[in-house]
Amino acid sequence: MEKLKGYHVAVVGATGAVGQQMIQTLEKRQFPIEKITLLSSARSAGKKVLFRGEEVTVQEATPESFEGVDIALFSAGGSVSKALAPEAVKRGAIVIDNTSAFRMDPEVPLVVPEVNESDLHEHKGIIANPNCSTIQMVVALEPIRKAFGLKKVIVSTYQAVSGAGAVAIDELKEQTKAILNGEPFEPKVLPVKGDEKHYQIAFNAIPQIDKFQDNGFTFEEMKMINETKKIMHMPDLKVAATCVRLPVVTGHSESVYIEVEQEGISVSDLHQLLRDAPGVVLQDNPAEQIYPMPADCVGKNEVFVGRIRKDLDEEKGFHLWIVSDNLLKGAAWNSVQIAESLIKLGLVK
Ligand code: NAP
Ligand code: 3JM
Repeated sequence: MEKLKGYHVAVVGATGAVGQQMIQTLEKRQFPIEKITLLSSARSAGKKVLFRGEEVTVQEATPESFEGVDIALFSAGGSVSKALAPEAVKRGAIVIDNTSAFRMDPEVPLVVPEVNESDLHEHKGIIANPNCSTIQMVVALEPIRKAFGLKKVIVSTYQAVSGAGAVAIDELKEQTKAILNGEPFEPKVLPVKGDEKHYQIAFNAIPQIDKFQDNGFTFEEMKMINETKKIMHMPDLKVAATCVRLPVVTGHSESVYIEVEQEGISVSDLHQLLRDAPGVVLQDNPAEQIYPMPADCVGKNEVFVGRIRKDLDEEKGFHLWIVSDNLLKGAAWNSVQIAESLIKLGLVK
Protein backbone atom coordinates (compact mmCIF):
# COMPACT_ATOMS: atom_id res chain seq x y z
CA MET A 1 0.00 0.00 0.00
CA GLU A 2 1.14 3.49 -0.80
CA LYS A 3 2.08 5.41 2.34
CA LEU A 4 -0.19 8.37 3.01
CA LYS A 5 2.39 10.77 4.43
CA GLY A 6 5.40 9.74 2.45
CA TYR A 7 8.61 7.79 2.42
CA HIS A 8 12.03 8.09 4.00
CA VAL A 9 14.28 8.66 0.98
CA ALA A 10 18.09 8.65 1.05
CA VAL A 11 20.27 10.19 -1.67
CA VAL A 12 23.82 8.80 -1.75
CA GLY A 13 26.18 11.16 -3.60
CA ALA A 14 23.91 14.10 -2.75
CA THR A 15 26.63 16.71 -3.38
CA GLY A 16 27.49 15.43 -6.88
CA ALA A 17 26.33 16.47 -10.35
CA VAL A 18 23.71 13.67 -10.45
CA GLY A 19 22.79 13.83 -6.73
CA GLN A 20 21.97 17.54 -6.97
CA GLN A 21 19.64 16.84 -9.90
CA MET A 22 18.03 13.99 -7.94
CA ILE A 23 17.21 16.33 -5.07
CA GLN A 24 15.75 18.92 -7.47
CA THR A 25 13.77 16.27 -9.36
CA LEU A 26 12.27 14.85 -6.13
CA GLU A 27 11.23 18.37 -5.22
CA LYS A 28 9.79 19.22 -8.66
CA ARG A 29 7.82 15.97 -8.87
CA GLN A 30 6.45 16.52 -5.34
CA PHE A 31 7.63 13.00 -4.56
CA PRO A 32 5.93 11.80 -1.36
CA ILE A 33 8.76 12.29 1.13
CA GLU A 34 8.39 12.25 4.89
CA LYS A 35 12.12 12.41 5.56
CA ILE A 36 15.15 12.92 3.33
CA THR A 37 18.65 11.76 4.26
CA LEU A 38 21.48 13.26 2.21
CA LEU A 39 24.73 11.28 2.12
CA SER A 40 28.22 11.86 0.73
CA SER A 41 31.80 11.06 1.66
CA ALA A 42 33.41 12.52 4.79
CA ARG A 43 34.67 15.40 2.58
CA SER A 44 31.21 16.98 2.28
CA ALA A 45 29.71 15.86 5.59
CA GLY A 46 28.32 18.89 7.41
CA LYS A 47 27.47 20.83 4.20
CA LYS A 48 23.93 22.19 4.08
CA VAL A 49 21.67 21.56 1.09
CA LEU A 50 18.25 23.13 0.52
CA PHE A 51 15.31 20.75 0.13
CA ARG A 52 11.81 22.25 -0.16
CA GLY A 53 13.16 25.49 1.25
CA GLU A 54 14.71 23.87 4.33
CA GLU A 55 18.37 23.23 5.08
CA VAL A 56 19.33 19.57 5.32
CA THR A 57 22.78 18.64 6.66
CA VAL A 58 24.75 16.20 4.50
CA GLN A 59 26.09 13.20 6.42
CA GLU A 60 28.86 10.71 5.72
CA ALA A 61 27.40 7.52 4.23
CA THR A 62 27.80 4.48 6.48
CA PRO A 63 25.86 1.18 6.73
CA GLU A 64 23.90 2.64 9.66
CA SER A 65 22.78 5.61 7.53
CA PHE A 66 20.12 3.33 6.01
CA GLU A 67 18.23 2.45 9.22
CA GLY A 68 14.56 3.24 8.55
CA VAL A 69 15.15 4.24 4.90
CA ASP A 70 12.44 3.10 2.43
CA ILE A 71 14.06 4.14 -0.88
CA ALA A 72 17.77 4.82 -1.43
CA LEU A 73 18.97 6.54 -4.62
CA PHE A 74 22.69 5.83 -5.19
CA SER A 75 25.00 7.92 -7.40
CA ALA A 76 28.39 7.98 -5.73
CA GLY A 77 30.33 5.62 -8.02
CA GLY A 78 30.44 1.86 -8.38
CA SER A 79 32.62 1.07 -5.37
CA VAL A 80 30.31 2.96 -2.99
CA SER A 81 27.31 1.09 -4.42
CA LYS A 82 29.07 -2.28 -4.10
CA ALA A 83 29.90 -1.56 -0.45
CA LEU A 84 26.71 0.14 0.72
CA ALA A 85 23.77 -0.97 -1.48
CA PRO A 86 23.66 -4.45 0.15
CA GLU A 87 23.81 -2.75 3.57
CA ALA A 88 20.81 -0.60 2.64
CA VAL A 89 18.86 -3.64 1.39
CA LYS A 90 19.74 -5.54 4.58
CA ARG A 91 18.05 -2.73 6.52
CA GLY A 92 14.86 -2.92 4.44
CA ALA A 93 15.46 -0.23 1.83
CA ILE A 94 14.85 -0.55 -1.92
CA VAL A 95 17.97 0.64 -3.75
CA ILE A 96 17.85 2.40 -7.12
CA ASP A 97 21.47 2.38 -8.24
CA ASN A 98 22.81 4.81 -10.84
CA THR A 99 26.23 3.15 -11.23
CA SER A 100 27.40 0.26 -13.40
CA ALA A 101 27.99 -1.92 -10.29
CA PHE A 102 24.94 -4.20 -10.64
CA ARG A 103 23.55 -3.45 -14.11
CA MET A 104 24.52 -6.74 -15.74
CA ASP A 105 23.72 -8.90 -12.67
CA PRO A 106 20.96 -11.30 -13.84
CA GLU A 107 19.28 -10.92 -10.42
CA VAL A 108 19.00 -7.14 -10.83
CA PRO A 109 16.38 -5.52 -13.09
CA LEU A 110 17.83 -2.81 -15.37
CA VAL A 111 14.95 -0.46 -15.97
CA VAL A 112 13.81 2.37 -18.22
CA PRO A 113 10.11 2.76 -17.33
CA GLU A 114 9.00 3.57 -20.92
CA VAL A 115 10.62 0.30 -22.07
CA ASN A 116 10.54 -2.42 -19.40
CA GLU A 117 8.71 -1.15 -16.32
CA SER A 118 7.29 -4.61 -15.62
CA ASP A 119 10.82 -5.97 -14.96
CA LEU A 120 10.52 -4.14 -11.62
CA HIS A 121 8.33 -7.01 -10.35
CA GLU A 122 11.46 -9.25 -10.33
CA HIS A 123 13.48 -7.02 -8.00
CA LYS A 124 15.22 -8.44 -4.95
CA GLY A 125 16.08 -5.12 -3.31
CA ILE A 126 18.35 -3.53 -5.92
CA ILE A 127 17.19 -1.96 -9.19
CA ALA A 128 19.78 -0.64 -11.63
CA ASN A 129 19.48 2.61 -13.57
CA PRO A 130 21.17 2.20 -16.97
CA ASN A 131 23.97 4.33 -18.39
CA CYS A 132 22.87 7.76 -19.61
CA SER A 133 23.68 7.10 -23.28
CA THR A 134 21.83 3.78 -23.22
CA ILE A 135 18.68 5.27 -21.66
CA GLN A 136 18.02 7.95 -24.25
CA MET A 137 18.67 5.53 -27.11
CA VAL A 138 16.32 2.76 -25.91
CA VAL A 139 13.49 5.22 -25.21
CA ALA A 140 13.57 6.10 -28.94
CA LEU A 141 14.22 2.56 -30.23
CA GLU A 142 11.64 0.61 -28.19
CA PRO A 143 8.57 1.93 -30.08
CA ILE A 144 10.34 1.09 -33.37
CA ARG A 145 11.21 -2.43 -32.14
CA LYS A 146 7.62 -3.01 -31.06
CA ALA A 147 6.09 -1.85 -34.34
CA PHE A 148 8.59 -2.93 -36.99
CA GLY A 149 11.16 -5.20 -35.29
CA LEU A 150 14.84 -4.31 -34.86
CA LYS A 151 17.89 -6.15 -36.30
CA LYS A 152 20.89 -3.89 -35.92
CA VAL A 153 21.98 -0.70 -34.13
CA ILE A 154 25.19 1.29 -34.78
CA VAL A 155 25.57 4.36 -32.57
CA SER A 156 28.11 7.17 -32.27
CA THR A 157 27.74 9.45 -29.26
CA TYR A 158 28.59 13.12 -28.68
CA GLN A 159 28.65 13.23 -24.86
CA ALA A 160 28.65 16.18 -22.48
CA VAL A 161 31.29 16.57 -19.75
CA SER A 162 28.70 16.62 -16.94
CA GLY A 163 28.48 12.84 -17.43
CA ALA A 164 31.96 12.67 -15.88
CA GLY A 165 30.95 14.57 -12.74
CA ALA A 166 31.29 18.01 -11.21
CA VAL A 167 35.10 18.03 -11.60
CA ALA A 168 34.82 17.53 -15.37
CA ILE A 169 32.44 20.50 -15.69
CA ASP A 170 34.97 22.64 -13.79
CA GLU A 171 37.78 21.36 -16.00
CA LEU A 172 35.97 22.33 -19.25
CA LYS A 173 35.18 25.81 -17.92
CA GLU A 174 38.71 26.43 -16.63
CA GLN A 175 40.40 25.18 -19.80
CA THR A 176 38.11 27.27 -22.02
CA LYS A 177 38.92 30.38 -19.98
CA ALA A 178 42.66 29.62 -19.99
CA ILE A 179 42.75 29.07 -23.77
CA LEU A 180 40.78 32.23 -24.50
CA ASN A 181 43.09 34.21 -22.21
CA GLY A 182 46.22 32.61 -23.71
CA GLU A 183 47.15 31.10 -20.34
CA PRO A 184 48.73 27.66 -19.71
CA PHE A 185 46.65 24.80 -18.27
CA GLU A 186 47.11 21.18 -17.30
CA PRO A 187 44.38 18.61 -18.07
CA LYS A 188 43.72 16.60 -14.89
CA VAL A 189 40.36 14.82 -15.23
CA LEU A 190 39.33 13.70 -18.74
CA PRO A 191 39.07 11.25 -20.35
CA VAL A 192 39.21 9.10 -17.18
CA LYS A 193 39.70 10.50 -13.68
CA GLY A 194 42.62 8.81 -11.94
CA ASP A 195 44.22 7.52 -15.18
CA GLU A 196 47.81 8.31 -16.15
CA LYS A 197 47.09 10.43 -19.24
CA HIS A 198 44.73 13.37 -19.47
CA TYR A 199 43.82 15.39 -22.56
CA GLN A 200 42.45 18.82 -23.38
CA ILE A 201 38.65 18.82 -23.67
CA ALA A 202 38.03 22.52 -24.49
CA PHE A 203 37.83 23.02 -28.28
CA ASN A 204 38.47 19.29 -28.73
CA ALA A 205 36.78 15.87 -29.07
CA ILE A 206 38.05 12.85 -27.11
CA PRO A 207 37.20 9.40 -28.52
CA GLN A 208 37.48 7.69 -25.13
CA ILE A 209 34.86 7.47 -22.37
CA ASP A 210 35.74 5.16 -19.49
CA LYS A 211 38.52 2.58 -19.66
CA PHE A 212 39.56 0.47 -22.67
CA GLN A 213 38.57 -3.21 -22.61
CA ASP A 214 40.57 -6.10 -24.13
CA ASN A 215 38.35 -6.08 -27.27
CA GLY A 216 39.33 -2.48 -28.15
CA PHE A 217 35.96 -1.01 -27.14
CA THR A 218 35.77 1.27 -24.10
CA PHE A 219 33.70 0.32 -21.04
CA GLU A 220 31.19 3.09 -21.90
CA GLU A 221 30.76 1.50 -25.36
CA MET A 222 30.33 -1.96 -23.82
CA LYS A 223 27.77 -0.56 -21.36
CA MET A 224 25.70 0.70 -24.31
CA ILE A 225 26.01 -2.63 -26.14
CA ASN A 226 25.22 -4.95 -23.21
CA GLU A 227 22.63 -2.79 -21.46
CA THR A 228 20.63 -2.21 -24.66
CA LYS A 229 20.29 -5.99 -25.18
CA LYS A 230 19.25 -6.54 -21.55
CA ILE A 231 16.69 -3.71 -21.33
CA MET A 232 15.08 -4.56 -24.67
CA HIS A 233 15.15 -8.32 -23.90
CA MET A 234 17.04 -8.88 -27.17
CA PRO A 235 20.20 -10.88 -26.40
CA ASP A 236 20.83 -11.39 -30.13
CA LEU A 237 20.39 -7.77 -31.24
CA LYS A 238 23.44 -6.57 -33.20
CA VAL A 239 24.79 -3.44 -31.48
CA ALA A 240 28.01 -1.45 -31.95
CA ALA A 241 28.95 1.84 -30.27
CA THR A 242 31.59 4.57 -30.47
CA CYS A 243 31.49 7.01 -27.53
CA VAL A 244 33.05 10.46 -27.82
CA ARG A 245 33.36 13.28 -25.26
CA LEU A 246 32.70 16.82 -26.50
CA PRO A 247 33.11 20.27 -24.91
CA VAL A 248 29.38 20.51 -24.13
CA VAL A 249 28.38 20.96 -20.46
CA THR A 250 25.03 19.14 -20.49
CA GLY A 251 23.08 17.10 -23.05
CA HIS A 252 24.25 13.95 -24.83
CA SER A 253 23.65 13.60 -28.59
CA GLU A 254 23.69 10.38 -30.59
CA SER A 255 23.82 9.55 -34.27
CA VAL A 256 22.08 6.19 -34.53
CA TYR A 257 21.83 3.87 -37.57
CA ILE A 258 19.24 1.10 -37.29
CA GLU A 259 17.94 -1.73 -39.42
CA VAL A 260 14.34 -2.82 -38.87
CA GLU A 261 12.93 -6.29 -39.54
CA GLN A 262 9.90 -5.26 -41.56
CA GLU A 263 10.11 -4.25 -45.24
CA GLY A 264 8.52 -1.16 -46.76
CA ILE A 265 8.79 1.16 -43.74
CA SER A 266 8.98 4.89 -44.53
CA VAL A 267 10.28 7.95 -42.69
CA SER A 268 6.68 9.09 -42.20
CA ASP A 269 5.89 5.71 -40.51
CA LEU A 270 8.68 6.45 -38.02
CA HIS A 271 7.47 10.04 -37.56
CA GLN A 272 3.95 8.84 -36.77
CA LEU A 273 5.26 6.26 -34.31
CA LEU A 274 7.65 8.58 -32.46
CA ARG A 275 5.16 11.47 -32.31
CA ASP A 276 3.03 9.35 -29.94
CA ALA A 277 5.81 7.44 -28.15
CA PRO A 278 6.04 7.82 -24.36
CA GLY A 279 8.87 10.10 -23.21
CA VAL A 280 9.76 11.11 -26.80
CA VAL A 281 9.49 14.52 -28.45
CA LEU A 282 9.79 14.48 -32.24
CA GLN A 283 11.65 17.54 -33.58
CA ASP A 284 12.13 16.78 -37.25
CA ASN A 285 11.48 19.35 -39.94
CA PRO A 286 14.48 19.99 -42.21
CA ALA A 287 12.52 22.56 -44.27
CA GLU A 288 12.41 24.77 -41.19
CA GLN A 289 15.78 23.66 -39.76
CA ILE A 290 14.05 21.93 -36.82
CA TYR A 291 16.17 19.28 -35.09
CA PRO A 292 17.20 18.56 -31.48
CA MET A 293 20.28 20.14 -29.93
CA PRO A 294 21.69 19.71 -26.42
CA ALA A 295 21.40 23.42 -25.50
CA ASP A 296 17.61 23.19 -26.00
CA CYS A 297 17.23 19.96 -24.00
CA VAL A 298 18.86 21.09 -20.74
CA GLY A 299 16.39 20.90 -17.84
CA LYS A 300 13.90 18.75 -19.76
CA ASN A 301 12.93 15.16 -18.96
CA GLU A 302 12.13 13.95 -22.49
CA VAL A 303 14.20 12.34 -25.23
CA PHE A 304 14.29 14.45 -28.41
CA VAL A 305 14.49 12.79 -31.85
CA GLY A 306 15.09 14.30 -35.28
CA ARG A 307 17.03 14.06 -38.58
CA ILE A 308 15.23 10.81 -39.41
CA ARG A 309 16.34 9.60 -42.82
CA LYS A 310 16.00 6.41 -44.81
CA ASP A 311 19.37 4.93 -45.73
CA LEU A 312 20.23 5.42 -49.40
CA ASP A 313 21.41 1.82 -49.91
CA GLU A 314 19.80 -0.38 -47.25
CA GLU A 315 16.01 -0.66 -47.67
CA LYS A 316 15.49 -1.46 -43.98
CA GLY A 317 18.07 1.08 -42.75
CA PHE A 318 17.33 4.41 -41.04
CA HIS A 319 19.38 7.20 -39.44
CA LEU A 320 18.25 9.11 -36.34
CA TRP A 321 19.64 11.92 -34.15
CA ILE A 322 18.74 11.49 -30.48
CA VAL A 323 19.38 14.12 -27.78
CA SER A 324 18.55 14.29 -24.06
CA ASP A 325 19.65 15.89 -20.78
CA ASN A 326 22.13 13.27 -19.53
CA LEU A 327 21.69 14.30 -15.90
CA LEU A 328 17.86 14.07 -16.07
CA LYS A 329 16.51 11.25 -18.28
CA GLY A 330 20.06 9.86 -18.33
CA ALA A 331 20.28 9.70 -14.54
CA ALA A 332 18.21 11.62 -11.94
CA TRP A 333 14.82 11.64 -13.70
CA ASN A 334 15.02 7.98 -14.75
CA SER A 335 15.82 7.05 -11.11
CA VAL A 336 12.96 9.09 -9.66
CA GLN A 337 10.69 7.74 -12.40
CA ILE A 338 11.64 4.19 -11.30
CA ALA A 339 10.74 5.14 -7.71
CA GLU A 340 7.37 6.49 -8.91
CA SER A 341 6.78 3.24 -10.85
CA LEU A 342 7.61 1.16 -7.75
CA ILE A 343 4.98 3.08 -5.76
CA LYS A 344 2.42 2.81 -8.60
CA LEU A 345 2.99 -0.96 -8.83
CA GLY A 346 2.70 -1.38 -5.05
CA LEU A 347 6.30 -2.62 -4.79
CA VAL A 348 7.43 -0.32 -1.95
CA LYS A 349 6.47 -1.32 1.56
P1 NAP B 1 30.38 13.72 -8.88
O1 NAP B 1 29.84 15.03 -9.33
O2 NAP B 1 31.84 13.53 -8.88
O3 NAP B 1 29.79 13.37 -7.42
C1 NAP B 1 30.16 12.26 -6.71
C2 NAP B 1 29.33 12.13 -5.47
O4 NAP B 1 29.65 10.90 -4.79
C3 NAP B 1 29.57 13.25 -4.45
O5 NAP B 1 28.38 13.50 -3.76
C4 NAP B 1 30.60 12.60 -3.55
O6 NAP B 1 30.62 13.16 -2.24
C5 NAP B 1 30.05 11.19 -3.47
N1 NAP B 1 31.07 10.25 -3.01
C6 NAP B 1 32.30 10.06 -3.51
N2 NAP B 1 32.96 9.12 -2.79
C7 NAP B 1 32.12 8.71 -1.82
C8 NAP B 1 32.20 7.78 -0.76
N3 NAP B 1 33.29 7.07 -0.56
N4 NAP B 1 31.14 7.63 0.05
C9 NAP B 1 30.00 8.34 -0.14
N5 NAP B 1 29.87 9.25 -1.13
C10 NAP B 1 30.90 9.43 -1.96
O7 NAP B 1 29.81 12.54 -9.79
P2 NAP B 1 28.38 12.40 -10.52
O8 NAP B 1 28.51 12.86 -11.91
O9 NAP B 1 27.32 12.95 -9.66
O10 NAP B 1 28.26 10.83 -10.60
C11 NAP B 1 28.21 10.01 -9.46
C12 NAP B 1 28.07 8.56 -9.93
O11 NAP B 1 26.81 8.39 -10.54
C13 NAP B 1 29.09 8.14 -10.99
O12 NAP B 1 30.28 7.72 -10.39
C14 NAP B 1 28.36 7.08 -11.74
O13 NAP B 1 28.57 5.81 -11.15
C15 NAP B 1 26.93 7.49 -11.60
N6 NAP B 1 26.46 8.15 -12.82
C16 NAP B 1 25.55 7.53 -13.55
C17 NAP B 1 25.10 8.09 -14.70
C18 NAP B 1 24.15 7.35 -15.56
O14 NAP B 1 24.40 7.26 -16.70
N7 NAP B 1 23.08 6.83 -15.09
C19 NAP B 1 25.56 9.31 -15.14
C20 NAP B 1 26.50 9.96 -14.37
C21 NAP B 1 26.94 9.35 -13.21
P3 NAP B 1 31.71 14.28 -1.81
O15 NAP B 1 31.07 15.61 -2.07
O16 NAP B 1 31.86 14.01 -0.34
O17 NAP B 1 32.94 14.04 -2.58
C1 3JM C 1 29.00 7.26 -15.42
O1 3JM C 1 32.71 3.86 -10.33
C2 3JM C 1 32.99 4.94 -10.81
O2 3JM C 1 34.08 5.49 -10.64
C3 3JM C 1 31.95 5.64 -11.66
C4 3JM C 1 32.19 5.53 -13.12
C5 3JM C 1 31.03 6.12 -13.90
C6 3JM C 1 29.93 5.35 -14.30
C7 3JM C 1 29.81 3.94 -13.85
O3 3JM C 1 30.45 3.06 -14.43
O4 3JM C 1 29.04 3.71 -12.90
C8 3JM C 1 31.07 7.47 -14.25
C9 3JM C 1 30.06 8.03 -15.00
C10 3JM C 1 28.92 5.93 -15.08
C11 3JM C 1 27.78 5.12 -15.55
O5 3JM C 1 26.65 5.57 -15.41
O6 3JM C 1 27.96 4.05 -16.11
